Amino acid sequence: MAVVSIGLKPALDRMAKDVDILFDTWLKVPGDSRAKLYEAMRHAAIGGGKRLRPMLIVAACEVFNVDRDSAMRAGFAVECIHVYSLIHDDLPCMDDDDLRRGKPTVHKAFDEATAVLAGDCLLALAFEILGEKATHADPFVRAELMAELARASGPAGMGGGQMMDLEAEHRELDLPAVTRLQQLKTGALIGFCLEAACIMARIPPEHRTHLRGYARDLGLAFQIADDLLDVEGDEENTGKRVGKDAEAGKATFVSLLGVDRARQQAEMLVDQAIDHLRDFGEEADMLRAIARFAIERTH
Ligand code: GRG
Repeated sequence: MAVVSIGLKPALDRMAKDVDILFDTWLKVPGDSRAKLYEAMRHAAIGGGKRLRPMLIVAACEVFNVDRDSAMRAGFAVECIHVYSLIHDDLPCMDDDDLRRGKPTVHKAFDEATAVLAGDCLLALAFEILGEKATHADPFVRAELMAELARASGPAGMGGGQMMDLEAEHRELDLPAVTRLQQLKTGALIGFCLEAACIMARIPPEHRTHLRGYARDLGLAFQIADDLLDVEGDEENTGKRVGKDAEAGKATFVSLLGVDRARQQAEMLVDQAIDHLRDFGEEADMLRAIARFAIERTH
């Protein structure tokens, strides 16, 4: 069934089930001393998360009629990278968080060494999945997917953004600097989702401008919404309207713009993201719905 014929909510519910099944299949716990590693990976990966990144790949693949199995494998690979980044982001040497997706973080439920390994193994798993023939018949397409995911998650992408974020504790960032940081930390993986669909559909790079613009605006809107949710959560829990990052002395979109202007900016970016899709018909409706969801979500 085409994804455009069903709404975003049921599509996300179906995606959550499909991604859980894939993690369950790939992470069967062995009967040897690696069991704890697999249990830790399952703890982080199964039963939680919005699964927005795989949804983005599937929705973008719908635009170009790429088959759902290929789209799902690329989506599963990007979710592996995302979960790995969350495990490492929660470690005591990074954000030092106790809870993630409503459960104890991996280093709390297991231990730090296991959490580092669980993240590393999810990172490796992403490339194993992309490299397999079932992802795409053309080895050049598979190689391009792997190179693009490596770029998006490495020092020129998410990893580099995380370094900028760590350094932000020691310096005052202005709006362009926060924008750059977030374009790498959160935006690069979102960018990969649209790029992956273009790669699998063999869309030439010069024809990817609109989807790249959509990804850029969506990534920023998504991050501003995250900052707004952080402030609202803080207000609910502590009565303070600050947010965790701002409390740690880090500049955020909300600390720099204020709540109202940040919300306006996010709404403007979503309109702009949707406008990038003007040349597409209803086959891009799910991408439009995802853009709206990015700022309407409650978690
Ligand atoms: C070791 C090279 C290297 C990198 C480590 C730790 C790290 C890289 C990166 C951290 C990246 C990170 C945690 C970004 C935050 C992105 C973000 C907004 C996460 C929340 O995403 P959602 O809302 O979460 O999609 P769910 O739980 O719904 O999946």
